[in-house]
Amino acid sequence: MDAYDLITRNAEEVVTDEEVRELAEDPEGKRAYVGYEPSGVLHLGHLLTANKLIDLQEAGMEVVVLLADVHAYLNDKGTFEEIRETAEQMKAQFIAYGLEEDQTEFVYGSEFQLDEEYVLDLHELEVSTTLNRAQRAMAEIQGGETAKVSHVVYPLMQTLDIEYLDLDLAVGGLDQRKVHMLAREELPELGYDVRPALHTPIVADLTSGEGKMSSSEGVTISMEDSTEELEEKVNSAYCPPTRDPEPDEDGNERKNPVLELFEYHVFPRFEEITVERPEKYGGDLTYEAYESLAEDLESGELHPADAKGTLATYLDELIAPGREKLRELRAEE
Ligand code: NAL
Repeated sequence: MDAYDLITRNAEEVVTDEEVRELAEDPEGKRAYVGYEPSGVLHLGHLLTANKLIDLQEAGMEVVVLLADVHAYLNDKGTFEEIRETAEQMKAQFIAYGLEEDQTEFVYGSEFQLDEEYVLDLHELEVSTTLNRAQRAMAEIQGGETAKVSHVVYPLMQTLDIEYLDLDLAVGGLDQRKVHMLAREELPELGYDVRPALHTPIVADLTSGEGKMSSSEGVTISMEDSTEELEEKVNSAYCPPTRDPEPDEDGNERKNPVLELFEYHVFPRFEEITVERPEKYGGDLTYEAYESLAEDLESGELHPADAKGTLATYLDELIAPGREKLRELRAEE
């Protein structure tokens, strides 16, 4: 795979394609970042962007993980002390998952976001951005109905971080796109360069295939799940034998979350996938690419129950090191 394909594989959107192509011409030493509000336990949403970081490292880029403690504070996630502790756990799980420690720079927001120069730039952005614009940028991240002043400061800081961390590429889930668009508009106002952004898809809700998988509602898979819990969740997932399920009775769009998890979580991390089946059901199947597995599900060659069992096995392998790390950390407490 060439650098452009590696950088953009499984990306839902790049802004702009032209800018990313230019970056891909010489990715060596270029810096990409993802920011996370610290949370004690990683879930699949975190791992999807982490997979992209692993792709970028493979393409030769440097990766910065922002442990966004001040952002989490602004989003009412606890005291600074609590947030710091969850951030340390988060970092340990990312490393266990496979982000190369010597190729990844972990930075706390509070290391630079309280500096005078940063704060003065922030105030300048507060002057140049309308309340409405900042609120809209935040809608998909915050979601709550009572926006606080902190919620409009939040996207402005995310904008500034792109400059202050000296980044060449901003990476995030599709829910970050409005913040990144704000950043593209506002950074030049301060005399800073516009940076390209890359957005990863949002996986559908596991049981319905509708909307998005979310840690706050519905079922999510996390580093905390035991093998049994994981199997149970995957086995009860929605998995019609198609990539394009019909909308439900109310016309809501539906996806096949089992296929999405294969595509975004399993295939990027394994060279080859084996579906184990007894001889009387046709014996084992092996796949090197997502496409062929999806085709077999559609043709009936691969039964949804076998697809689910296999998915659970591979996801379990992916989360096992982080689960073990969490266990160690908790035993120390
Ligand atoms: C992501 C988050 C917070 C601050 C950032 C700063 C720079 C780049 C990315 C950042 C967290 C993200 C979330 N907004 O919703 O988890």
